[in-house]
Amino acid sequence: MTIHNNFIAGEWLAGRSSADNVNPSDLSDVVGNYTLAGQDAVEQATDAASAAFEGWARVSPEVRADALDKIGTEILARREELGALLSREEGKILADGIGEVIRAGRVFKFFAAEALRLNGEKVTSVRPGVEVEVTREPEGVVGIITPWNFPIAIPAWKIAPALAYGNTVVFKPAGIVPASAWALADIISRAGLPEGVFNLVMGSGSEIGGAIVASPKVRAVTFTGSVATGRRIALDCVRTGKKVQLELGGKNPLIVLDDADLDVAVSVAVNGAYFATGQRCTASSRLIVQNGIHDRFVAAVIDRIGHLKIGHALDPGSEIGPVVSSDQLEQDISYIEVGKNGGAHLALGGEKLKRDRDGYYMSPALFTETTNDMRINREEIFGPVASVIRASTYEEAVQIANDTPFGLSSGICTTSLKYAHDFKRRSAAGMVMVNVPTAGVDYHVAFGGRKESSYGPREQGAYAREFYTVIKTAYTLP
Ligand code: UN1
Repeated sequence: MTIHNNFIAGEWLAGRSSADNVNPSDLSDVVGNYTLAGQDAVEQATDAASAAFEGWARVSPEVRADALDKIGTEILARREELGALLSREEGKILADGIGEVIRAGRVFKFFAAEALRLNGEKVTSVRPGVEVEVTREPEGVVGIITPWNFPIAIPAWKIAPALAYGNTVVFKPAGIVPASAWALADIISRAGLPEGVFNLVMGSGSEIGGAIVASPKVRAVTFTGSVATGRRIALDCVRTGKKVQLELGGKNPLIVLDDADLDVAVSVAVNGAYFATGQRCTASSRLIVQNGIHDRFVAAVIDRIGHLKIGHALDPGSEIGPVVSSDQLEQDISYIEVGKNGGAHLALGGEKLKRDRDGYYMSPALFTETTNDMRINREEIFGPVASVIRASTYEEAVQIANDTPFGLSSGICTTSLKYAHDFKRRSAAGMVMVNVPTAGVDYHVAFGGRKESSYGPREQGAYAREFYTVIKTAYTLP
């Protein structure tokens, strides 16, 4: 089998060893074999990115725009093939795999245009005759460390702005989804970037990620993943004087008020909690339901999830694919026990499932009669598991929604303008949704959370420039 190599300083290079990328829908299906770099590769990549920086920072923004546009065009043209590859390695259903690839292509197109829009300010000085200019410049070498749940979209929304604003990149994708990352790197490698501007280093998180964060050549690190790893990265970045951007967990609330449209509330909840196997940091894991609609809502959700088709990600009939890995499946199942032992009622699901092909299948689980202090309502599970928490009033629902260490996204289902408006203002989350799922966001507006969910400037849209550029203030006496 061909080994897919790293891309460093414009060359495809083998690492120390390699590993098979296995399909979670069918463990007998090997998606490909991918190299695993050692720390020496990180040094080569950071050297190359550092050497390439000055040239890339100075190039006309039109050159950067053209390169990003070309990358976006190829991604969009190959959406079916890349979507199938993504679904095969990650386990989300094909429609979602293709949707994610489209999102990645659009992100490159968006930042292609943004490359031309980087503007500054000219200000009148307090000193007569002096002119003041405030401009933005690229940071330098950016280390990009991405998770497994969005194997192409998250790399895209970090790599595209990094390159658009003139930074150079060392990119380390999650170890269990190298195929989409490699395909993206292959596309980028043919976009006409000078050598060293973009580098792909695949390998172990602690070793390769750790070496990127430790490198004195790296100026800024952006990471999406677990809270524990994010905290470590932040500390290391502070210690070595780097800029850092973290997107971590969520324990996102969805409030369902008595006046909600029941069908809307059920589809918003089921989509937000279970689609993509619940493996989204924006997933709705706490369903906070007002007493008057509670029983009807719970019955309808149980009916809907009981009929969801769980199967191979590439089977056209599947609505939910497998869990991504054996470790994740064990973690999800262990939380079912945590919930039961903590006094929650398991209304449905939470079991490993057998399918024709051996994979990491699990039935969507719903806990009812839970309280917000239970472990299953405090800790991020990152699987197809959600809890219902009762609330008697809107006020109580808001209080429960905000009572969490996290603050990524939140939602409310209501037909009342008054409650919708009030919740948008009082929710302690970075993103608030009214009658739409807490997960599934647009690519051209700010993405990020509060409290333990995020750290540093927002991602996506024009807001991304905060992280990927540094401000310069220049004074001139002509
Ligand atoms: C989405 O809900 O569309 O890791 C995006 C995650 C997030 C992205 C969610 N950073 O799940």
